[in-house]
Amino acid sequence: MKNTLIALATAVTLLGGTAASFAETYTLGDLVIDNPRARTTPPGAPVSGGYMVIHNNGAEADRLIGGSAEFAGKVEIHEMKMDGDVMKMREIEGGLEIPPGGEVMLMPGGFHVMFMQMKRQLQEGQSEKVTLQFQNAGEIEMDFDILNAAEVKRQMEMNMNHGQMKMNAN
Ligand SMILES: [Cu+2]
Repeated sequence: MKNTLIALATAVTLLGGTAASFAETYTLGDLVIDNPRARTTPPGAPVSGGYMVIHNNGAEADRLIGGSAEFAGKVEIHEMKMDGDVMKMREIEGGLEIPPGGEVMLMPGGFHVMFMQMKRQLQEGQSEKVTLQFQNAGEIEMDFDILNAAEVKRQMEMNMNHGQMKMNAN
């Protein structure tokens, strides 16, 4: 038992050691939002993406309908979709549905928060305040960790594996 605990503590330390970010969770009504993060931008880049996992523990669907951030002139909720042979992104009409008892993952290549008309660079290792707006649950301000693209991808994949482990355990 003792060995198991030590091994676990080591694993957690290793996971936490790679980035300033460590699993942050926010609660808003029936919604639980895990690990909000946004991508670093090169100087002068007009856009960035925001990612997270949103769980809905309620009995009714909610919708992520928009947001705001000091560093962006405009914040939209986007999806990636095939348009013929080309992958394109566009605003989700009516917002992104979070089904009751379900979860939605916002990740590179899928649903994302689109930061537009960027007023400045997002720098690795920093954190930025972003407000998101839900149709039923209302508004919440969160700290988004700023990570480079590879790190965002790595962490999202880790989240997915974690989700799978939880499912198998049930
Ligand atoms: Cu987009």
